[in-house]
Amino acid sequence: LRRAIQASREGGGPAVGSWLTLPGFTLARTVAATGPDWVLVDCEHGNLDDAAMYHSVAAIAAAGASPIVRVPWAEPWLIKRALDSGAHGIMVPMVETKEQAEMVARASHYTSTEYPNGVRGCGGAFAPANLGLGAASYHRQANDMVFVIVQVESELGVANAAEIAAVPGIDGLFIGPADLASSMGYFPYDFATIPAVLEAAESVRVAAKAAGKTAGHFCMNAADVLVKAKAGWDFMNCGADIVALGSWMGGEMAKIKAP
Ligand code: 3PY
Repeated sequence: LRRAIQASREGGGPAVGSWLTLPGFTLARTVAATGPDWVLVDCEHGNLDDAAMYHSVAAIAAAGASPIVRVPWAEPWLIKRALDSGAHGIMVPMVETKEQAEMVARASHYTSTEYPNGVRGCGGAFAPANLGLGAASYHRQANDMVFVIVQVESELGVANAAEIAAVPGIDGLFIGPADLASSMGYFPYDFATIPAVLEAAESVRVAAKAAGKTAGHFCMNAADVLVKAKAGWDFMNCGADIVALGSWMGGEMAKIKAP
């Protein structure tokens, strides 16, 4: 993902991801082979347990995309499991304060000169194996490699976005627009048409950029991704597996049942 964002900034297309809410090695392999730069394994709202996360991460990496795991909550042990599975990065929902962001950064990094406060536990064997590295070699590279994304998706998170973005070891801020709209008192699925929500998201993008970090946004389709890319966002997903299944299958079924 880090490389895709760099390439995008150098004039390549958007650093675009897919989003998996369902388990299965074959599904993950199939989705990752459609050409995304990164694929999110959604352990927050998806139907993926710990074993399924490991399988999906391995399948995505094998297909040449960056596996990113969204953990259910900002908890160090969940971040450890996600990174130990071989994920190239993590996404942590509902980060609202600098202190939470600092905890996420500590949990995502091994202790080192650059990250003296890192508390990521050593010894996981799957991450090195997935990347074709020896354990020591993985350990040396991991802090520079893992991409740490926190979601800003509440009014408090927006208010603290500049402080969150400034935390060392946080690489990206990602807008969850439905949760953000909801926290601002709106119906979550109206987010795309509410000026106050769009302004709040834009202020987070500006805060991330000002701190030299990246800014990402949840998107439902290609048109949405292209608009966001033009507006200066660094990385977006394009829909999700369950959305694609529901819309295509539902659409075809409707042609038969209600032509
Ligand atoms: C949101 O829209 O709130 C998200 O986090 C995307 O799943």
